Amino acid sequence: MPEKGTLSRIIELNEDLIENNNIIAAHNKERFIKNKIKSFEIVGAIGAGKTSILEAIINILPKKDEILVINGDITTRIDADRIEKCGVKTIQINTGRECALNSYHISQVLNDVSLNDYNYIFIENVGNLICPSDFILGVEKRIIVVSITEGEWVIKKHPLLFKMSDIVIINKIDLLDIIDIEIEDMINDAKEINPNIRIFTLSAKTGVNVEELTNILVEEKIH
Ligand SMILES: Nc1nc2c(ncn2[C@@H]2O[C@H](COP(=O)(O)OP(=O)(O)OP(=O)(O)O)[C@@H](O)[C@H]2O)c(=O)[nH]1
Ligand SMILES: [Mg+2]
Repeated sequence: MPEKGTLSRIIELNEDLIENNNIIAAHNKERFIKNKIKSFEIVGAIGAGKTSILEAIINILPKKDEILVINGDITTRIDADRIEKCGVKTIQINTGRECALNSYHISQVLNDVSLNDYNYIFIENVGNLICPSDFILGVEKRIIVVSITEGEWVIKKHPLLFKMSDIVIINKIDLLDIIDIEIEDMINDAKEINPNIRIFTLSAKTGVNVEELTNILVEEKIH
């Protein structure tokens, strides 16, 4: 058993970390707003379909040169390479041992780009449904992706991240015939946790509802 004092010290340190992260995130947000950039973070478990959805969205958006994608990954640049093939600029952030991006990572990247050149910035976070909830990045909208292959309780089990997100995508609905799942239950769980969240059932593979999602991202007045 750790001593009480030690335990409380760890908690204080965490609070400082989160507070610092929030301050930098607010600064990132100001930069997005000042440069009239629509900014989105995409979070979700490993393999939920974050990169596939991004590819599908980017393929619909007409002007590739006004899009920047920041890919978070532990070690590889597989996702950034995939996205680059869609014709947009990408920046890879490797987090090493860290299980989520934080606002400092993003602020450093923003220092290296000419923000004036972009209208959209998409940030794909490291695949994880827990860590990103502590570290906001300063984007306008957070999109959370779950897939029907993650089991019917995946939303219920991760309420915090769903509370802190604006849009939920339930992906891989092309597999509905072979996965024994009640998608209505997943939708209801999301609504119960966050009545304001927008819900899209989608297939990045077949493209079902990708256009509807993209239209919302494009049309919604953000600032
Ligand atoms: N059947 C089906 N497969 C999909 C769909 N979307 C993604 N996949 C597959 O799921 C796997 C993971 O997709 P990714 O887009 O790499 O998932 P990710 O969330 O970016 O994964 P990480 O970045 O590793 O966390 C790939 O094999 C995709 O082809 C979908 O809508 N339907
Ligand atoms: Mg990915």
